[in-house]
Amino acid sequence: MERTSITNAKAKQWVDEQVALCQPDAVYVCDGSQAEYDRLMKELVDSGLGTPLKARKNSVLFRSDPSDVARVEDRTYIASQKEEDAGPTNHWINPDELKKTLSGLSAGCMKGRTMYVIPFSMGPVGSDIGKNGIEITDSAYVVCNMHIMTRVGTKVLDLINQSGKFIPCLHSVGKPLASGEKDLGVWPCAPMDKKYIAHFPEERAIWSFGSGYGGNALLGKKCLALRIASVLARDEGWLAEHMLILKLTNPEGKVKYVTGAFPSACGKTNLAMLIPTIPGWKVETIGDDIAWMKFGADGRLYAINPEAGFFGVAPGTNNESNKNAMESAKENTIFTNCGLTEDGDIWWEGIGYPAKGTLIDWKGNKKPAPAKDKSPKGEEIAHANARFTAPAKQCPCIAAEWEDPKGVPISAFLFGGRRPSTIPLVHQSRDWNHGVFLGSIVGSEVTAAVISDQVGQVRRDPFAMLPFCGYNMGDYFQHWLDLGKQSTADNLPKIFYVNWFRKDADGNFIWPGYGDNSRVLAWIFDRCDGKDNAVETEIGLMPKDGAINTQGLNVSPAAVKEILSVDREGWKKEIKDIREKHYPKFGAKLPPELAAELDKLEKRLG
Ligand code: O2Y
Ligand code: MN
Repeated sequence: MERTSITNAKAKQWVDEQVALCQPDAVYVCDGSQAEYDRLMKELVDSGLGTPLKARKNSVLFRSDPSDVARVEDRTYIASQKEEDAGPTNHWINPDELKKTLSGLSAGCMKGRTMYVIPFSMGPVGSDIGKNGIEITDSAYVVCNMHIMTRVGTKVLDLINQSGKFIPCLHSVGKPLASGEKDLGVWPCAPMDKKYIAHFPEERAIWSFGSGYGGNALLGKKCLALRIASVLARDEGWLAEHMLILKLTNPEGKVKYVTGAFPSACGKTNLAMLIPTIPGWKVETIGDDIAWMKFGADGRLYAINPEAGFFGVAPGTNNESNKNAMESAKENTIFTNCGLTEDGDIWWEGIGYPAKGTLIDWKGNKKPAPAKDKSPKGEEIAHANARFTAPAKQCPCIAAEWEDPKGVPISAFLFGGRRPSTIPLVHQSRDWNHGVFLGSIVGSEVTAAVISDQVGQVRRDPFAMLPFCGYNMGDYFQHWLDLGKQSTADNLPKIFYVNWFRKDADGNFIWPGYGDNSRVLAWIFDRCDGKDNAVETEIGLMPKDGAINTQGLNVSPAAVKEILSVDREGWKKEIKDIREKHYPKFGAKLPPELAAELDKLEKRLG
């Protein structure tokens, strides 16, 4: 068995233990090369799992098992020693019990398969803000995705060999093969009740079993870069957040960097790659999903994107909603659960053009092309959570400094969610603690990015971290409050709450969103630049009359006024919901500062 390049005793011992447990037929240490990617992808195609796309260079389509199409929150665990440390928003199991269950499931789980050992870096290799991990997996599909989403290879392994520092991530699809058995083009995974996405925060370890899909299997992303990293960030005094990072340049050429936390399926990728509709402004992308931020010597927070690719939602992505994402996925891209056209290209609902002839849907069935670029519910060609895995460097609007190991200095944090009523288009917090309060009350209508029985309802998703915080959310709020004491108000990012999703009485969106969100970004930029463009209101600072550029905007002045005013009755209901249903969840862990912010808001509203 070839694993000569792992020389560090700790890393070697960990790998040896997993080999003994999982009993693979072969062990292969990944070098991250293009040749390796090409060889594994060819194997996946030859095995019938991947379909090369004739119409898209070096791109391949995969179809997963219908039981394995999204993150599985109900099977995601934070196994801290004490239940209280996982908190009220996580599923907890005693770590010894969970390890016993997983050890039982994992014994011989890689029989008939190759064990791939992937040394990977989250963040530019060697960055002080980044971290290294080793993912062990029995899925070549996962290896290829990790190649795109992280930095894989011998440079990272050299660092791990020198330092012995790595986050161990064990993954298996949970489908061993009997002697001579092959997958025969069938996506391997375990049944739902055998899937476990397990995190051991005290050990900083990840163990995922039974799913080969996205966030369940690409362990650098949600498992490491958010759940485990949030614990590291708490202990080491930094932030690991579910935030996009964008670079904003005003018409005078001045630059500011902004991060934004939005729950899953709120258009973070679209915002990160936005094409402004207002003249002279420019948006460039640093990252579309995760931000790691540490204080620099100047007291400012510097952010890196720990990822190297985009794992973007395909349906609804088109040249109108996100041309830059379409361009990013033009070649060298892995597509999962999209439709396949007769001429060998992908297709999905909302791609912006109707398909022709006969399609193959995400389940592998032949279907006539729908008349428009939509399908009746339940008959979709692409799964609602179909994805493209595309290299970030292919994004036409990627910022030149996106891989700067020092990170970029952040001027503003945005919070937002899909809120059809109450929350205005934009408001700014009065100060840091009020901003933490705003982050703590984020909520959004649930969509299909996650398997849940709550689709269509508003669920509170504090800081958009509900599924991703690796410890007690009450302690997480406290961490944010404490962080605000580590620097001055001038140096700390200003905090804004935005809502692109207000609806009118007929259920239509009032604000056009997409490129027109640049109008709001411009106001935020000017706030950070000290411009006198805001008025104080009961809920925070809001744009002065005329401070949002509405030239060329296709929204009536009355509607703009409506979404830029304080809905007192709506906020009173909001306060009642927070007081009675949201905050009580955190019990004694709710920081008194947040209860005080709620009281102050109520008092101001009268
Ligand atoms: O369904 C999955 O496994 C992916 S979920 C995802 C992917 C990319 C970015 N964000 C998310 C998310 O759920 O927040
Ligand atoms: Mn996300």
